Amino acid sequence: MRSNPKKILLLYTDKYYFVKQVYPFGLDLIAHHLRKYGYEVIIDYPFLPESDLETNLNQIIAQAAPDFIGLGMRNLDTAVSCEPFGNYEGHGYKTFFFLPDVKRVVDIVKMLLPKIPMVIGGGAFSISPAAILKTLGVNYGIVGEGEDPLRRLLEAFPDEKKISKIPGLVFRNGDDFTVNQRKPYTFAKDTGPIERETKFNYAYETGGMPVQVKRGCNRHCAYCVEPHLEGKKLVFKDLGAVIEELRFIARQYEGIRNIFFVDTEFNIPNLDYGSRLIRKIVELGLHEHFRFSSQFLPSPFDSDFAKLLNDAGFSIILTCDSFSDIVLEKNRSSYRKKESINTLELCEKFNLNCTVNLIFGLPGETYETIDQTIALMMKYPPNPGRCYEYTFGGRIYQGTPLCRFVETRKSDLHIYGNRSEGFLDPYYYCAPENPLKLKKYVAQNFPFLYEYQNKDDSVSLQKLAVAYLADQAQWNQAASKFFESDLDACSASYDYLFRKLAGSGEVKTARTISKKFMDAILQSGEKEKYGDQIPVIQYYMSILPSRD
Ligand code: B12
Ligand code: SF4
Repeated sequence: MRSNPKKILLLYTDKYYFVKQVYPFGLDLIAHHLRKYGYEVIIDYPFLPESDLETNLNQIIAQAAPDFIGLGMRNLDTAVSCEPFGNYEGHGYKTFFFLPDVKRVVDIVKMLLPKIPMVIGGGAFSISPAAILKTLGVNYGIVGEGEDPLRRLLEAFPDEKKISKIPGLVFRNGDDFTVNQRKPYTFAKDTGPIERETKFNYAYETGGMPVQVKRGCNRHCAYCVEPHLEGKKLVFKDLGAVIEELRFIARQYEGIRNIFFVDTEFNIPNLDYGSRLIRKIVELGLHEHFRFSSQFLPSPFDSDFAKLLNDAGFSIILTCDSFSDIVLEKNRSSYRKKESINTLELCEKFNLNCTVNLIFGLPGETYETIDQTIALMMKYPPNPGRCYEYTFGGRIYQGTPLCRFVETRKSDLHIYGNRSEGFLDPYYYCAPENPLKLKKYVAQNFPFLYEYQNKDDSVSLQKLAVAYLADQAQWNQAASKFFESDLDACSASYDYLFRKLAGSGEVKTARTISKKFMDAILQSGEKEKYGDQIPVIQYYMSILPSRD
C-alpha cells in the first residue's frame, strides 16, 4: 500500500436502500471535497447489482483498485420497533438492524484487500463511534462532517502521531479507541456546484434530491441524536449558494422534480431564513420546476409561513411525537399540543400535504395519554392531504437524554431489547406496555392504522439492480437483468429502464425490452394482473423513432 493514498473508494453500506431509496449525499460531499485536492474518488454500492455481496465487491474493487476505503454508515437500525418485515426481533419488538450487513461488507473487503486501510463515517457511525469500530474491527473513523477530517487523514497517513491530532478522528488506542473533539462546522464558501453521483439517479429521481440548507439543532427532544450529530449551534448555508444549487440541479438533472431539504427541522430556530429562502424560490420561479419537502416542528409556524409553503409547493413532515402535553414535557419537546393543533389546522387551510410523525410509548406515556393522542388523531383524521406515521417506544441511542435517563434508573421497567456496548443493539423505552402490544392497542382504537410495507424483497432487488445498471449506462447488462427478472420486477422497472434507454438514444434496446416484456405478459396467462401495462408498452413503443 502506498503511503500517500490517492485512489479512494467510498462504499455506501445502507441495506435499507432496498426499502427506501435514499442516496448517499454525504459521500458526494466528501468526494467533491477530495477531488478538489486531486484525489481520484469512486462511490459505489456493494449490495447491487447482484444479490451476492462478494461478487459485487470483487467487481467494484477490481475496477476501482483503491488504496484507501471509506465506508458510509447512515443507519444503524430504523428506530422503528414494529416492522412486520423486520430482520431482528426480541420480546415485544421487531425491527431492521443493519450492523451485521455492514460487518459483512467489512469482512469481505478485508479478505479481498487485507492491506488497504478503512475508515468509517456517517450519521449512524457518529452515534456510537468507538463501539462500532470495535464491533467491525476497523481502526479509523470520523465523527460528524467528514470532508476535511478525511482529507487530513489521507494526507497524514500512515503517520500515527499526525493522525491522532485530527479533529473528529476516531482511532485505535491499544484495546480502546480515542474519539477526538470535532471542529465546529462551517459551510465552505467556494465549493461550486456539487456533482451528484449518477449511479443513484433512480434514488434521487424517486425519493427526492437532498439539498442542505443548514446544519444543527438547538432543541433537546429526549430520544433524539441529531443535536449530537450535527451540533447544537445552527450553521446556515449562504442563501445565494442554496439558490445556485437549486438552479444547478434544474439545469443538470433533468428528471429531478422533488427536492428534499435535509435539515434536522426546516423551521428552526425561527421562520426568518426559511421564509427568505422560499420567497426567493417563488420569485425565481423555481417552484414551477420543483416540489419541495422537509421535516418541520409544530412551532414556530404561522399563517404567513403556511401560505408561503403553499405558494412554493411544499409537503411537510411534521415531528409531533405526541398530542399529550404530559409526554411532550417529559420528552423535553419545545412545543405543546396547542401548537401542533394550530399547525395541523394551518396545513389544512393552506392545502399543505402533511405527514404527521408520532411516537407512542415515550416516558410519561399511559393509556390515558395514548387515548388523548388518538382522540386528536380522530379529530384530524387521515385524508388525501394528511397521513400519520408512527412507531412505538423511543429507541435508546448513546448520548441522548433518554439514554442518560435510562442509565440512572435502577429498574428495567419499560425497557425492551438488549443493552449492549454503545447501545448498538436495538433497545427501547416503551410505556406502559411493550411496542407490539401498544401497536395492537392503537390499531384497535384508531381505524386508519398505517401498516409499514417495508419489505426488502427479491422484487426490489431486481428492480434496483436494473436501475443501478441503467444509471451507469451499462445498457446490455441492464437489459439482461431485466430479461432475467420475474414479471413483478419487470413491471416495477420497465418504465424507468425504457425512459433511460430512449433518452440515451438506445432505441433498439428500448424496443427489444418492450417487445419481450409484452410477450412475457401475454404468455404468462396473468393478463389480469399485468394487463394494464400493455397500453403503456404500446404507447411507449409508438413514440420511439421508427429507425433504430
Ligand atoms: C433528511 C433525513 C432523512 C430523509 C432523507 C431524504 C433524502 N432524500 O435524502 C428521510 C425522511 C427520507 C429519511 C429517512 C430515513 N431516515 Co433519516 N435522516 C435525515 C437527516 C435529518 C439528515 C440526513 C442528511 O442527508 N444529512 C446531510 C448529509 C450531507 O449528511 P450526512 O449523510 O450525515 O453526511 C456527512 C457525515 O455524516 C459524514 N459522512 C457520511 N458518510 C461518510 C463516510 C465516511 C467514510 C466519512 C469519513 C464521513 C462520512 O460526512 C458527510 C458530509 O459532511 C438525518 C439526521 C442527521 N441530522 O444527520 C436522519 C437520519 C440519518 N435518519 C435516520 C433514520 C433512522 C432514517 C430511516 C431509517 C427512518 C425510517 N424508519 O424509515 C429512513 C432511512 C432511509 C434510508 N434508506 O436511508 C437516522 C439514522 C441513524 C440511526 N438511527 O440508525 C438519522 C441519524 C436520524 C435520527 N434521529 O436517528 N431521513
Ligand atoms: S426531534 Fe427534531 S427538534 Fe427534536 S432534537 Fe431531534 S432534530 Fe431537534
